Amino acid sequence: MSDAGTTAAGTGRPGRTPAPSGGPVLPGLPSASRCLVMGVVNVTPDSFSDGGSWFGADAAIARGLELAGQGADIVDVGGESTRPGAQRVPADEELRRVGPVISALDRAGVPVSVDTMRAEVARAALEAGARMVNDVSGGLADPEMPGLVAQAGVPYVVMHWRGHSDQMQDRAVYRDVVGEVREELLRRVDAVVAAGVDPGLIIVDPGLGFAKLAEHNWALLTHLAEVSRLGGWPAFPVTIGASRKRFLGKLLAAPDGSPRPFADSDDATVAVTALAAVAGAWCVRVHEVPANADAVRVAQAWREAAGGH
Ligand code: PMM
Repeated sequence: MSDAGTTAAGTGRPGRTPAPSGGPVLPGLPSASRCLVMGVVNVTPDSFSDGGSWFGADAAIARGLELAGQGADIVDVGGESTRPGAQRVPADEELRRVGPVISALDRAGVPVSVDTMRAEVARAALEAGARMVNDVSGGLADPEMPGLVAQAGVPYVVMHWRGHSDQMQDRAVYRDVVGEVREELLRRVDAVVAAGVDPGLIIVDPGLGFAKLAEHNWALLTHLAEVSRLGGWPAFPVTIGASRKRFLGKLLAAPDGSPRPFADSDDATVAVTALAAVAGAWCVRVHEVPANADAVRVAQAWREAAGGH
């Protein structure tokens, strides 16, 4: 994949102009020549990696401020768990969870993205100050979402997705995971552009763990350049969310086969961050910021020394 800089410079598309550093400028978001770090605040009682820790507006706001203070470039606020098997929460409850957190973080000057599949929630979140929509369904879960994002003119994370949490692991069947994810992402990109989304505001995400087994995640991580290049479009910036996911717990399993607990896979997350950032990822979505913020800087020095950008 081209890095943040060459992606932007190569597109010449409205909405994404080259930054002096060479990184893409997406309106409302920080730009840097290095990979960005997105810190996660799940305002949920049941997210698979940190469920319950930040449930409640005060705890969530404090956590978001802490992540920003630790070097998160963006704080991603979500009110609905997407862990395998999770049931959906009603939209009004989702909004009740994220609204006050987004307003408070925005007032404090923190760039916020909203992690939602619902246009209704995204609309209210943008009114509350969110600057980007992170839609794990890539516009599939709510047909109103692409139009809403188009109208708002904000950056839009389009993730690869094959269905809601209660069914997604049954759909983790691929002959050629990289080829199929690229094909399905291209269909989503074409669809959201047809709905009016500026292609210069699209960020793609292979959706690690969403209808994917460990071997699928590793294949995608090692082919990020292909994931960024879809059809005839200029390379899109790529976000990845490997943090605390099951495939890391499985990799680090104890001799008796029991997976490493989520919170104990943060060091492995940092290793993935460094490798993905060297490979040109635009952003990594992580639960613990400090070591990942260091890792993206190491990766940038590595790229520069190797003659990249
Ligand atoms: N993963 C989760 C939630 N939101 N958003 C993007 N763009 N990419 C991801 O991989 C992603 C996401 C699930 O993880 P969590 O429940 O631990 O936050």
